[in-house]
Amino acid sequence: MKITSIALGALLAVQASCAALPRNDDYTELENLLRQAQETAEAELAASANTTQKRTGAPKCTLQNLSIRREWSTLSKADRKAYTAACNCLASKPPKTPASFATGAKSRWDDYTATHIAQTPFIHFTGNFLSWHRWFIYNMEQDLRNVCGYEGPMPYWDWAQTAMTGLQKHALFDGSDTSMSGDGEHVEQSGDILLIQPTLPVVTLPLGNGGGCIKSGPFKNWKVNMGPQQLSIPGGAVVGAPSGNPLDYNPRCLKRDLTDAINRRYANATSVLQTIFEKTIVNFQARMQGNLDLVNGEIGIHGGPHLTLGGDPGRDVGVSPSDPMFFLHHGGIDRAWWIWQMMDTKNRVYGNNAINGTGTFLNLPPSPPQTLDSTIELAHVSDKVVKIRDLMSTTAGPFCYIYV
Ligand SMILES: *[C@@H]1O[C@H](CO)[C@@H](O)[C@H](O)[C@H]1NC(C)=O
Ligand SMILES: *[C@@H]1O[C@H](CO)[C@@H](O)[C@H](O)[C@H]1NC(C)=O
Ligand SMILES: *[C@@H]1O[C@H](CO)[C@@H](O)[C@H](O)[C@H]1NC(C)=O
Ligand SMILES: *[C@@H]1O[C@H](CO)[C@@H](O)[C@H](O)[C@H]1NC(C)=O
Ligand SMILES: [Cu+2]
Repeated sequence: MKITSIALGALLAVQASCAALPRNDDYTELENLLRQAQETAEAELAASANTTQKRTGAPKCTLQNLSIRREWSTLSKADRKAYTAACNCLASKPPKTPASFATGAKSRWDDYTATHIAQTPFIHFTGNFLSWHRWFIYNMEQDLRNVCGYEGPMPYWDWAQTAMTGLQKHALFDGSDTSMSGDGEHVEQSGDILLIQPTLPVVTLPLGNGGGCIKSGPFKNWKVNMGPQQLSIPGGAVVGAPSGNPLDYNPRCLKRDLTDAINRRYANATSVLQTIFEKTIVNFQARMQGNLDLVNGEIGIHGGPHLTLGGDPGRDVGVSPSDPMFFLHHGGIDRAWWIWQMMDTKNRVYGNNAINGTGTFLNLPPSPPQTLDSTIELAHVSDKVVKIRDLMSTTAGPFCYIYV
């Protein structure tokens, strides 16, 4: 039967991808949760196929055309090269953002960065954090496919793997032409990184061994065109744009400071499990963003990998989509949310445990609660206005994908 063969294929893919990894029990448990999520998603799709077909004819998303998002190292080398080539292609296409919105938006890629910079206070520590980023990375997928011809699977970053292997030993960051480029050039730097956010405790983070421009790989010539907005630099300071406007043109190289200590401390298999085992959406998204245990100065599996990239824009929330790794990291976030949703689909997709929060950063300044009927717009990324309701399931509305 078709369904069984797809499920089995997905299962085998998971096993193959991790065969060579050093395992620990929490990683194995994560793999089990992932497998259960796949089974749940596929079973629900099969069941809804029947009811949808009866009601309205052909369903939009079916088991036959479900797309599968994959961990980077399980893509073929040809697909990895095609993916990074598509990123470079999109960065060479003209922007849709007018100069009146952002003088620094010089490419289609920059449309994403400009939108994220402009909306940063309204999409982090908010009720739309998860759904907004799901829609954002989906639009990037569509552009990579439709504008730049990418045909392979959408890749994601499994932080629990890099926490075990070390960043630069993993296919993602080994600096080869099949990686997402590796570390930045080593530059002399000293002092800590201080992550300073309104009302949250300051978090002190260590430096890596890079810090300079990307040395090798597909993004060696990548340009970061906007920002900084709120860039944490070694020694503790936080800096903004030279002109005062983070949307202004300020071209520079892509810098990284890959930091294993941050990856291991904040985004290991145990961190992912603890997050996924949170029972309420309130605690799930708070643990993910690091504001659950306020006194402990956690940064969660969302902040952890962002800061693991280090450099510029890795240490700058608003400008972070200007490092192509942003979209693989947020693939990982979306996957964690999807696994969490699949553990209780009745309540966590559209139900009473699906959404919590307002439309402003930690509700500062206070704003109304976000609901399934709240809308999301992506400035010059997309002219569609979508409801959060349409973004809650990965196999309904505009979406038709799962993760393996
Ligand atoms: C869908 O309908 C077919 C044919 O009526 C039936 O054999 C199958 O068990 C149904 N599947 C689900 C998941 O309900
Ligand atoms: C999947 O297939 C259905 C029915 O064949 C079609 O209507 C739908 O557009 C397809 N969806 C995607 C995302 O390809
Ligand atoms: C792994 O993650 C957990 C939860 O985030 C953390 O408490 C622990 O210290 C981390 N392990 C290491 C070796 O840093
Ligand atoms: C979020 O959940 C908390 C705890 O259940 C509740 O007190 C609060 O009113 C909710 N806020 C929003 C904006 O949904
Ligand atoms: Cu973001």
